[in-house]
Amino acid sequence: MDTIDSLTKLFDDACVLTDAESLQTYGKDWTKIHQPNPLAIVFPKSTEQVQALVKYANQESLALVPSGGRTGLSGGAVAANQEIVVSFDKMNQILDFNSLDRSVQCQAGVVTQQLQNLATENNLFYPVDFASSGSTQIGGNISTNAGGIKVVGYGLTRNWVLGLTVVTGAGEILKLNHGLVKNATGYDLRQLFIGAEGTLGFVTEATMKLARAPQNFSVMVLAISDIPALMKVFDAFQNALDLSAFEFFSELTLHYMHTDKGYAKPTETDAPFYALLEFDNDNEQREAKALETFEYCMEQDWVVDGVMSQSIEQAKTLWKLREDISETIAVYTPYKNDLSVIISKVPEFLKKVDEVVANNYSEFEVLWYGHIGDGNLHLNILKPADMDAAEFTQKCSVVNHQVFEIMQTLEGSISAEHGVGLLKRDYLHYSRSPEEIATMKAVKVVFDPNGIMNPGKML
Ligand code: 2HG
Ligand code: ZN
Repeated sequence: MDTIDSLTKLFDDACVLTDAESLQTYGKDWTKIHQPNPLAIVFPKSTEQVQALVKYANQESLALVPSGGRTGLSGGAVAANQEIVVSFDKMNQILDFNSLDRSVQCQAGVVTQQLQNLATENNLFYPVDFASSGSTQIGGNISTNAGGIKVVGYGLTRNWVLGLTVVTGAGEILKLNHGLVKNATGYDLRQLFIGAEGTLGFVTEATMKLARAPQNFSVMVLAISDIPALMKVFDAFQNALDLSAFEFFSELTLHYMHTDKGYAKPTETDAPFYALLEFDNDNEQREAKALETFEYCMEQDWVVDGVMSQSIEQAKTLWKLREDISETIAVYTPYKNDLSVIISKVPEFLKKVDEVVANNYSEFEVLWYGHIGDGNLHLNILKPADMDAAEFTQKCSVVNHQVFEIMQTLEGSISAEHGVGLLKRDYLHYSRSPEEIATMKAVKVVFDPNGIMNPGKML
């Protein structure tokens, strides 16, 4: 029996696709650099079906690639070598909700927004958020330890995972932590699968924690003269208020949002950088504190202009200036880097990387934006319209080594939140020591002895 017949036997006709269009769609993520070339796409409906598939793949030495919302930016879900893509689209059920535990049990294919909506309907809150939350799936969020725009206030996906069901590469089902808040019984294996990009096994179900819903929130956008001032503004505001977000974008980035999207500039005075901050505004004292801090920052000449939302609608409009950047600039085929350092090193890091970028890319436009309040900056270099895409990528990747050497000296990360996948795999040593990489490889062998789970990714 050939592989497709066997897969059809394991699933059913409707859950195995081999047509050219599906292979193209499900074989890639947002990176669009590698040519998709999977053997087939399968759509399991249960953990047991995933287990049966993994056992079969072990017997036949077939490689499996997990697929969620396919919005990844590092090629973690790309299938370019005749792998079987395991899509979680049909495992999209919310299985249980418990208001006392403040927890939701989801299948891996539940879309982030589905979870956010369920939380809101129950007067609770799922705080991990990003522009793509209408497409990303919980399994993918967990496998990449997704961050997003509220990490300053609420942390990464890892903070919200109470329990996991996984199928390991050895074909075992592990139920990890059972939703417990406290569990001091040895190694917390759950944590290993978070951010593992499907290289150890596949997450099939998760118990996610919910938070108290913010009663009201306000957004400020501040025009700021330079990065050292921006960090001082962050410090002043984080001391004054509980911030849920502290983001930034450069003047050139705002220019594109203005010209390409028609979004109004937030302030009358232009400045090299803009900070967007959000805070819970559920009483008058908080608002007074925010305004007082704003005035203090103006007096210090750190801030040259600013605006504070007067309604939820206005807050949402201001958020679009930051949230819609990635999608808006996608037409310029940007070369992306996703870097992080500890917060206090951000000015040094930006200055050094900016110098390298200015020396090497004088003919390219460079956009900076990101989650500066947690030390994570996105560097996007725009492709000139008349330059060939391959030539552009080659030119940009040459400079990667210089940028990553700076990251290594500063003990930063060459991939803060987008994962390693295929794109950053060969640069992993800039952020991880040889001993760490050897240990990671040893861990992989424990869970995936035959190397069939998302091979070639990360390691
Ligand atoms: C964001 O923060 C995403 O908008 C995408 O992580 C970052 O486009 C990027 O480089
Ligand atoms: Zn980001």
